[in-house]
Amino acid sequence: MSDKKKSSLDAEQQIRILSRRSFIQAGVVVTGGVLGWQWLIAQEDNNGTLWPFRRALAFNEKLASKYYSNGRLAPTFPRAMAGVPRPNGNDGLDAELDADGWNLSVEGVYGHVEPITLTMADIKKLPHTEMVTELKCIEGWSQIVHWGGVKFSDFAAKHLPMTRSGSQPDIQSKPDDLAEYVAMATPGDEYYVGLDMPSALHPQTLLCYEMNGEPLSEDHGAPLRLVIPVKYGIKHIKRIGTIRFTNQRPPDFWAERGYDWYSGH
Ligand SMILES: Nc1nc2c(c(=O)[nH]1)N[C@H]1C(S)=C(S)[C@@H](COP(=O)(O)O)O[C@H]1N2
Ligand SMILES: [Mo]
Repeated sequence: MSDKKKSSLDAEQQIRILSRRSFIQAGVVVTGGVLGWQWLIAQEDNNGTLWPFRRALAFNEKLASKYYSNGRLAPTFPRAMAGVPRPNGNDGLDAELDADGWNLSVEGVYGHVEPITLTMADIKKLPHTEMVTELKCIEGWSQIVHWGGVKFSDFAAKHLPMTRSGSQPDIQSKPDDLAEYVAMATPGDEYYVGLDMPSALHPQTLLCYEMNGEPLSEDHGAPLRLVIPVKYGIKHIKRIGTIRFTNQRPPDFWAERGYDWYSGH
């Protein structure tokens, strides 16, 4: 056999061996994949989420909470850039607003077993804040808006959240002892959002009653709505009826329909 022929035979043999090996390897991968998938779908928990995915979600949540507690600020803009967003979403706004009958019920306030009741006059006594930030809807549009109202952190400093330990709340030096969450809902509970406490106390989170220098209109959430620029529009609940400080993660209208519970962006 000539050397040339020998070497080409070798090459052919090698290719055969190699391809047999890769066939086996491919088989291992495919079998592994099938077994893996079967294993994966056997891991479903009571909530219907596969736990490897759930772990990924939990990881995202950890990232999200870390991110927001760092006090990252959303961009602000000159007032001249502000406009009126399109009214979007009217869950919980079906009934005509009873402006005189409206009041805010606040539950889980430190030192109060029963909910406390506030009027718009009470809320307007708190320090007034204005900011120009972007409202981003998860559906893909956004609008820069000039908002006016009360920082949620000023509201919480006046109506202190209950603590995990039960001792006196200290927002500045013991924020980790505060209730973990804030729940907000429309009167009648048709629309509701859950917020982690660090996001609620973020310096740009606003209990808002003015838009572009005018009192908030009904379709934009009069008399009081949330503006939380580090999160998508779905968390900007309009026509707030109750605020509740709680250690249980609150239900969230859009999280129940498949969106991320944190919905930061
Ligand atoms: N009560 C209530 N608040 C709501 C909604 C809703 O359906 N009901 N939709 C949300 C969504 S998806 C968006 S994008 C913003 C839009 O705010 P705007 O109507 O002032 O533009 O409101 C949020 N707040
Ligand atoms: Mo939205």
